[in-house]
Amino acid sequence: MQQTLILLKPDAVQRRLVGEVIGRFEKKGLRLVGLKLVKPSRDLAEKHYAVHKGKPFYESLLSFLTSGPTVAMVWEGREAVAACRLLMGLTDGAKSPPGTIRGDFGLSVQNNLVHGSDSTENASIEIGLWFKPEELVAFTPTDATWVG
Ligand code: DAT
Ligand code: MG
Repeated sequence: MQQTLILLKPDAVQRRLVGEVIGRFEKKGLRLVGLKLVKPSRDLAEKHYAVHKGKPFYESLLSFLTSGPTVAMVWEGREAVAACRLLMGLTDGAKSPPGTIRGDFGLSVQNNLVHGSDSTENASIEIGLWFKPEELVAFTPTDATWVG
């Protein structure tokens, strides 16, 4: 079963959208296997966004992610990586369709509320950055045979 790392970035926490956004992942049928509130260090933010090092928005992105509490989560389910990216929408909130998290709640490119891993390989790396193995709780939901 696939797992993916989802972050509710500082804008989602500051704007009190945590419950709303978590509800969307829950209602989709994904299951929560890890959850914590973190104020990311510069070191963690650099590792998380290493692929963007050198880009013009890199420094601003790091200050944004380290600016306040972030909710870090691991969600699991069939095709979890792609399913979560579809729930999130496009990177740019202004161009993201209504019905998606970014499309419904933002206009910004940088302050786009949510991060989701973009491949199973990156999901595994990112989960390792944000969580210790013992912080993930495996369980079989009672409705597993219905949800898929
Ligand atoms: P995504 O978060 O949709 O995977 P990404 O990995 O390309 O997007 O970029 C990581 C984050 O960096 C993104 O969520 C917001 C920010 N970002 C991307 N492109 C940007 C740009 N042109 N200007 C400002 N911030 C940008
Ligand atoms: Mg990305």
